[in-house]
Amino acid sequence: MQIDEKRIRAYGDTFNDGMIQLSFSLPVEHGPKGDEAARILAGKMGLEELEVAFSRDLGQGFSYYIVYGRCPAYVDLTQIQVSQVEVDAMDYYEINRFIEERIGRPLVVVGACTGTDAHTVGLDAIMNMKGYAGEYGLERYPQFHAYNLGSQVPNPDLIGRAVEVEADVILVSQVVTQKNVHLENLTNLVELLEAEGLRERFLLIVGGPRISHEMALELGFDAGFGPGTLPPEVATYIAQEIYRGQRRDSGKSGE
Ligand code: B12
Repeated sequence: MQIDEKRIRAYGDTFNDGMIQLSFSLPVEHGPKGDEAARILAGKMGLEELEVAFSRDLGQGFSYYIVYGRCPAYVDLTQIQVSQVEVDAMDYYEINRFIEERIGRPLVVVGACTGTDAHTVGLDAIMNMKGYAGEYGLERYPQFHAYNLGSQVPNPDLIGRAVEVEADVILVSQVVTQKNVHLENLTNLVELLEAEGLRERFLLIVGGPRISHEMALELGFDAGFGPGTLPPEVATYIAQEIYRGQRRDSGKSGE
């Protein structure tokens, strides 16, 4: 099958047919009038030949809809550029050896879910001894001293702890993005670090399902990791960045 990268369309029944499924809720009583409101709304979004495939009462004057229809839009894949942290991930043993031989001391990492965020699963996936998706978390690495501070940690407390344990790296997990609360909280962390003259002291990394590397850089972080991140990717990035920083500071070049 020939795929035209300049005109990528969604497909449902047959290739390139543009069929998509869309779900949303409305503050409307469930019934024929609600279905019609959903149909009109989806039409205004540009969907053609559409039908309300499913609808349901959510109670108290609210209702839920799934609409199926043809979306005429397409994207040009050749024009898309995505910024990602470039890491050629080493494995657990290679990372430990790299740190031991090239940096010569264990690296100290402090992580937390900050602000109001209580979603600890993502941070645990990266830090926890038991690991995630078959990969050990940072706590398991002999060459990392990892402190996981848990959920809803205020930014000043995170900074205080990082200073106290002389951390090399601060890891922040941010999952909830409602009303852009994550942006305010992440910006606040960077501002606090800058105000205290501490920003350059730490490698500052943020992760979460709605975090991109590009967004992280814009907010003043060193790196951002999104969905599906594995612990060795983060560990490799940390080891290589700190090694690079050491070489820069000691004025070495090459290799
Ligand atoms: C489990 C869960 C909860 C649990 C959390 C329990 C816990 N201890 O973590 C509970 C029930 C407490 C909860 C509460 C809420 N939740 Co919730 N929750 C989820 C759920 C179902 C799964 C999240 C998860 O664990 N994913 C698995 C992990 C492994 O994936 P991950 O977080 O993406 O992590 C990976 C990467 O992002 C990255 N990563 C993550 N962090 C970090 C950090 C670093 C440093 C690095 C390098 C990488 C990294 O690496 C990880 C591994 O690959 C999601 C829906 C979903 N299916 O995703 C909703 C979801 C995240 N929750 C949501 C909401 C709205 C809430 C509440 C506000 C609901 C409410 N009204 O009360 C509250 C907020 C509580 C709070 N104060 O934070 C929304 C967020 C929507 C948005 N736009 O932000 C979601 C998407 C559900 C939805 N569709 O609406 N939730």
